Amino acid sequence: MENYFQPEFETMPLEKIKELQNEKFMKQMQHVWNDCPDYRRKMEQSGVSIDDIKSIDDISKLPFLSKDDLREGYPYAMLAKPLSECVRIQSTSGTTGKRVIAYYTMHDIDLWEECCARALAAAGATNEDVVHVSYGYGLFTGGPGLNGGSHKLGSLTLPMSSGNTDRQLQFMTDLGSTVLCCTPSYAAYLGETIAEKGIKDQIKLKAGLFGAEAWSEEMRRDIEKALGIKAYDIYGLTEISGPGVSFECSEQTGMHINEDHFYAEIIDPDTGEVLPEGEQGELVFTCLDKEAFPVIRYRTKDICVLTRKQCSCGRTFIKMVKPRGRSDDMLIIKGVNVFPSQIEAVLLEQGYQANYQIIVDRVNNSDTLEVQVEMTNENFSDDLGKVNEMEKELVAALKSMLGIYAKVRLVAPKSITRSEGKAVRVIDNRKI
Ligand code: DLL
Repeated sequence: MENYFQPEFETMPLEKIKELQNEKFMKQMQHVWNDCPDYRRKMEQSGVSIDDIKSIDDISKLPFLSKDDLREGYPYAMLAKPLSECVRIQSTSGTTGKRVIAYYTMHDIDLWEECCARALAAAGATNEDVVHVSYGYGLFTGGPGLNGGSHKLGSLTLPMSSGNTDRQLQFMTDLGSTVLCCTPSYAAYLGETIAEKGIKDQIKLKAGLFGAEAWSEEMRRDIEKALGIKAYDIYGLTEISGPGVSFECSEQTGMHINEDHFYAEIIDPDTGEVLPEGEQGELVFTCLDKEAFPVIRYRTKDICVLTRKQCSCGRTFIKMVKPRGRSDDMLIIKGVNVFPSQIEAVLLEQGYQANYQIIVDRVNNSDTLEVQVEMTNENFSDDLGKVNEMEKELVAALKSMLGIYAKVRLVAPKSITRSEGKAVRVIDNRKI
């Protein structure tokens, strides 16, 4: 039996969803026009007035918002409510520039937490569960979002935050955690540590909600095996609310977007043209009923595909496939587009684990690509000839996937630093 948190929305007939979206969109546009000087200015600069917007079908007349717009307006960009009505901020990590601050009214927090509760319910969680949250708490949305969703479901919530793996496992075994929420790279590390400590029989986990970074189907299989669970994908971004913008159901073939709150479009990243369902492009979101930080046509840079194919779970919300990576993660090596997720898929397919690093450099004006990957306990060898053979096999597999040569260096198990949050896979030393 499928488990829902708000079936009245999650299984709503498509016409009704569209009606609801239109109604909310028109209200939202009045709100941003009247109360959000940043977006009104943006509209005026593109020659669009509120009078041009007669229904959601006119959305393509509206300008896009980008991370740069939000950074330029730091710290109050897109704020659309007085601070006296805001109750929280969250923020992006700012690793690639100035931080973006997202504001929430109490209504916005409720809406976000309900989305997370839907995700937890879709993974089978109920008030009988012990939800172990190992996403970071603080400015990052992972911990607070899943924490709030778990409260809404009435589950016992363990606000572990990230790090301190021994303590994580202690609580997990002592309190019998049944649902784990963390990044997929940390889930893989927990699986590895559980095996090392020989405590798998003390682990009661049945499901996990893993997101905040791209991960492959092969990695899903590895995590499911290591932890003895069903692993669900969950997606989101600070600018739209946080985790729970979309979530996987029992079918595990993509994530349902919470369409009653977030309107999704796929565009051609070069021309900005809206692409039909089924085509790959950049995901763009409009917040239909968020009050304090109502981003409109926000370009996520995530490359993905949308599909309305009927889902066996009964949910009618449109699905997005696993994002293939971000357009800004995409490496261009000797003119060829390479996503780190493609490299990861090859490594896992060849029996390695997701413990690797990609090093890009430029030598004599030519790009070089090196993949360092750990040998596993099973395929470890200190025979140089054997290691050479294994490296050659990987070079061939990578070449056939990427179409270019990548140097492979096999390193000893445990020599690549493990991540507790989002893993850093790429070191780009090119100074361009
Ligand atoms: O990562 C929110 C989140 C927390 C999602 C916990 C899921 C679980 P940001 O730090 O703002 O927010 O980063 C957002 O992370 O644009 C994607 O590029 C990437 N991302 C998030 N979830 C997934 C996923 C959180 N399931 C950025 N698969 C997004 C692939 C993901 N990429």
